[in-house]
Amino acid sequence: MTAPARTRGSEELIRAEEPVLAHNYHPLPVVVARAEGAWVEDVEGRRYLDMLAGYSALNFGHRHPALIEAAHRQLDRLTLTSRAFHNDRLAEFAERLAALTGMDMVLPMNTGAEAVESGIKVARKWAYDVKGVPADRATIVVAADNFHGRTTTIVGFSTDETARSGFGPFTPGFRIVPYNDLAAMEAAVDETTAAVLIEPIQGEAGVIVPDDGYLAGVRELTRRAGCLFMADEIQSGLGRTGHTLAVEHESVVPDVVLLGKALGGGIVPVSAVVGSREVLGVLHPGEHGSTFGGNPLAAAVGTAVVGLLETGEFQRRAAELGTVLRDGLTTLTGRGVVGFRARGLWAGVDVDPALGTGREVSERLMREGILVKDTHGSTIRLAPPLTVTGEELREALGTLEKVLTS
Ligand code: IF1
Repeated sequence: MTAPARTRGSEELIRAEEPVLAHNYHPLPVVVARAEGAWVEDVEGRRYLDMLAGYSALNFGHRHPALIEAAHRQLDRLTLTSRAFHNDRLAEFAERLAALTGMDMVLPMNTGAEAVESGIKVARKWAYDVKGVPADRATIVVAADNFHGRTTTIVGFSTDETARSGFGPFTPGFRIVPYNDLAAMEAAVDETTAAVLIEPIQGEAGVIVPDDGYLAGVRELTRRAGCLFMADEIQSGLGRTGHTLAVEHESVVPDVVLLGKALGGGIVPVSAVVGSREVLGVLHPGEHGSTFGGNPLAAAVGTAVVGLLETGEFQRRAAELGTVLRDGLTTLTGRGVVGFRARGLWAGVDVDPALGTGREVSERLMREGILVKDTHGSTIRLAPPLTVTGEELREALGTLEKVLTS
């Protein structure tokens, strides 16, 4: 009988990663081994309230029963066919996702960056085939401080030196304007412009909520200019801000919406480009594709996610509990918090730098049983699962107060 595999402890596992795992992250020193709902447990059995939720990929909590059940059921039937053949899960996923988002068509992909890259390709093809922009002349306008993923094309239009330095040369055809500045965007849009690509709320930049009217202004500006409004809702979408899509806060309907993260229920990578028939209809067989895009397991889990969102329950919870979050952060303002932005169950919290960096505050919170992640400087992001209870949320806010005032 072979000796039972030694279960290595957290410290041993962290050490074991060092020589063999690329160092493109600097994780908090916690090794998660199991999780359920809003709670995770490390190798030694310590429990933490997860206030990051996979950067909004875990909107429905860890291992939501309905999602796990859909995954198990599909695992026992069919997991992959490639798109060389049809599978019996994809039609329903596309129908219900299109209906949920108020769009005509769905292009199923896997990661967020793939959805962004696919959106860029479709917008450019629309510019050539429909708008009549001369070949290879299409431009796309993006916002400074954007985060749309890590591919070479995407980091090429990032304004974060750490994200782009050392990865050139970059894809041409992108114009960068300040976020939340309609005049600058107006000046950048011209007859070559295929699309404006922005996050309705900038996540990585620190949950930057634009002025009321900005999204409506972008919608009007792009309509007048005859270019597409492409909204990256990969982090802001699927209930996080109290709506199915963050753009609903201003009753705005983009031409294209990019989805990811929570669309996979925290189980499998599922992303999608959803848009009007005029836009997604520009793709013809052989012009785009993906080995795993639209696979039956992803479609089954994605359909179960759409099913949860069709009830409106998670959007309502994010809106209602978002009030608890906002009130809690207002109380902390001046007591360790120097500012915050919040919408629904999503907040960027600026901590007094005298108290420490975002990383140092995140490590203190970790030791108190709360998991968050810093973005830049002394800003931490709060994004609990939308299944979090008011009790759990108040507990997390209480711990934040303890860490900031002790
Ligand atoms: C990591 C950041 C957040 C996104 C938006 C596209 C993507 C993302 C608005 C690409 C991904 C993730 C990436 C993840 C951490 C997280 C993140 F810190 F990197 F910037 F959320 F703010 N559009 N964001 O937020 O989606 O290809 O990753 O599936 O560790 O890099 P992806």
